[in-house]
Amino acid sequence: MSVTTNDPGTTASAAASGASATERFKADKSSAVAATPPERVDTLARELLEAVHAIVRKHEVTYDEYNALKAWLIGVGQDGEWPLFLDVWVEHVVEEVANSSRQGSKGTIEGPYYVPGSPEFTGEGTLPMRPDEPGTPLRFAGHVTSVDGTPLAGARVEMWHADDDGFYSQFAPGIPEWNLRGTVVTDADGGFVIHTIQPAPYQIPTDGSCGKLIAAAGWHAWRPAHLHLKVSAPGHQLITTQLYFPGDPHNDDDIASAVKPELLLDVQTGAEGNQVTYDFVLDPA
Ligand code: MBD
Ligand code: FE
Repeated sequence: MSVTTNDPGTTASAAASGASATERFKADKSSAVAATPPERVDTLARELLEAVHAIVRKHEVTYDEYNALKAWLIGVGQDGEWPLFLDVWVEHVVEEVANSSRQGSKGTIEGPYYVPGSPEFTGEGTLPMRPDEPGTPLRFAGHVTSVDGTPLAGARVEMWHADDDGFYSQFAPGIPEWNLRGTVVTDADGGFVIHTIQPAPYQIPTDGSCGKLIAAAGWHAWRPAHLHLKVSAPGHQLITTQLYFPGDPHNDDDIASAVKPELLLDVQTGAEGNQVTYDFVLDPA
């Protein structure tokens, strides 16, 4: 079910990963639009436009600037970078609002590179990876419980992350379909162990429209190294989250504003590789 052509030898480009992220979004999530009632669309669209009008007046935006914006917006669509743009600069506030009353583990943004249906194993296993997969081995273990402390057997822990070069399978070319993507189902005690490699810091594509904005504004394009997870169990709220590695220079200035103190791992380094435990607490649905 590859959504991109994994063409060995081709280098990753903003247009290729953007097109993949756009197709992925259309396939999985674009149906929400029809369900939004007209009064709600009226309020949100009107207030968004009013906010834009206020900025134009406050900063006396010129025709040159207005046309630069128009050209840039056209480019974002052509590059397929709307998922990237929104997930980097808007999603963190949507997540904050959506999960503000949650008691259990913290979540954070999903980002543009989740793919459902990754290969499954029970209890303990290794994420699909190439025989020579570069990167420091990482053993990631933990338990899933309900907020009242009940262990959740049969919970699903889905993990996906970038490789040692900062690329995601199915969005960058030349990587096997499910590389570094997998789902572990917890054992009778709610426990799980995932063997993988430590991901590299990630730079959002710099050769597309998001990259143009970053360069034009004098920002940087980095996200700290991160593991993405979705944790779910029957009768409980699904958590979408990310976990980060201490000492990463971008933990304090993530371009996507998605780091929270509760999401920093306490990694033990060793000769055989690194080890970490992290437990997930799910709220009842
Ligand atoms: C990522 O890997 C990511 O997690 C986010 C939020 C945005 C762009 C790339
Ligand atoms: Fe990511």
